[in-house]
Amino acid sequence: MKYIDLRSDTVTKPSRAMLEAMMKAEVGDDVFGEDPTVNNLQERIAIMFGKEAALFVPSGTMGNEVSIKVHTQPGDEIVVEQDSHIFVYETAAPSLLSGVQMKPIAGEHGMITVEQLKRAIRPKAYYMPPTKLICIENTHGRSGGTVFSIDEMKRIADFARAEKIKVHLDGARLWNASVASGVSLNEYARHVDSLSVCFSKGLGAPVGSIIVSDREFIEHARKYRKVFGGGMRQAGILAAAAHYALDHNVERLKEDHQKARVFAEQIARVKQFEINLNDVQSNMAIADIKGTGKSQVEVLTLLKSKAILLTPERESSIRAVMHLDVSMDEVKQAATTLQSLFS
Ligand code: TLP
Repeated sequence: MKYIDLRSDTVTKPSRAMLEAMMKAEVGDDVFGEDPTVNNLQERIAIMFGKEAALFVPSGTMGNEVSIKVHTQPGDEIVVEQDSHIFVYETAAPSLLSGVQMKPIAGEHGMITVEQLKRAIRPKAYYMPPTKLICIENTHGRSGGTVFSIDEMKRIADFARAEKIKVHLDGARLWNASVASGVSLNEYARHVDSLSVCFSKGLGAPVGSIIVSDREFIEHARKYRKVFGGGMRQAGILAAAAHYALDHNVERLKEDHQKARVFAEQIARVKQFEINLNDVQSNMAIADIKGTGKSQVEVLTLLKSKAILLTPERESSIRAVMHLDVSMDEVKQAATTLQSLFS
């Protein structure tokens, strides 16, 4: 059975052209810093984001966790959004690997504000954990790919700088945010101390993310990437996929955003679904299915029997993610099937 797989943009497979680029990659031992394709990628990304340096890592999770490690000491506290990937999906890695305590705060559509941060940071007292890092996420996955406002990012940056607190951006899908908002990658990067972006999501590369920051931070990050088991050898074949993705797959993200809009508008007509169309800002759509009287598993199983794959989200919602391996026709077909099952 050929599935229409909307579980995530992580399911994309490298195209033939991408594989050819990977085959042609010049490689070397990256633990020795000798892989030319990795080195080029790191330089290219540093320039793109207007920062001093970058470090290629195997995954978005490692990008976040290495960054948290570099920014903190055991016993510190970090502020995270309560539905962020770092807090929900990284298996408590900040506590496990960095020995820090996470303070979750509830954002609106994934966005936290300076007013909330003012309440969240600890007064300076020896018996309280010092707040050392604020983590934000853009786009915000569990809110359905919402785009973090650049104005609020600026305010957070000013506040954090004044408080001597660092800011890390989980920008796994920052490409989508930039394409959706028209705000440049450079501009986003300007307001954070470190960020991590992924090649293995909407950009369609099989593996790889990258940390971007200043030179000193990246040198520390290189050490912890090794500590966490992420030192790779002839990683140039993966960096070549990332280069290919940057050359061919960034601009086209707007097509995925159109697919999400079309899908969302179509399923918004199903009375039993509740979907906030204002939150459909990039390549995802999340619908609350309480009104169907069915559980997430029941709805997802029913959809699977019709060759459509979605994932559960929060307590009673389902999520569809658009990507380069699914056509607009398939997306419309999936939405029509959903409509026919529940209308
Ligand atoms: N997100 C995946 C799942 O883990 C939920 C998905 O399908 O959306 N930051 C953000 C915002 C992410 O959405 C993800 C992956 C990561 C980090 C982690 O990236 P990987 O999977 O490369 O470790």
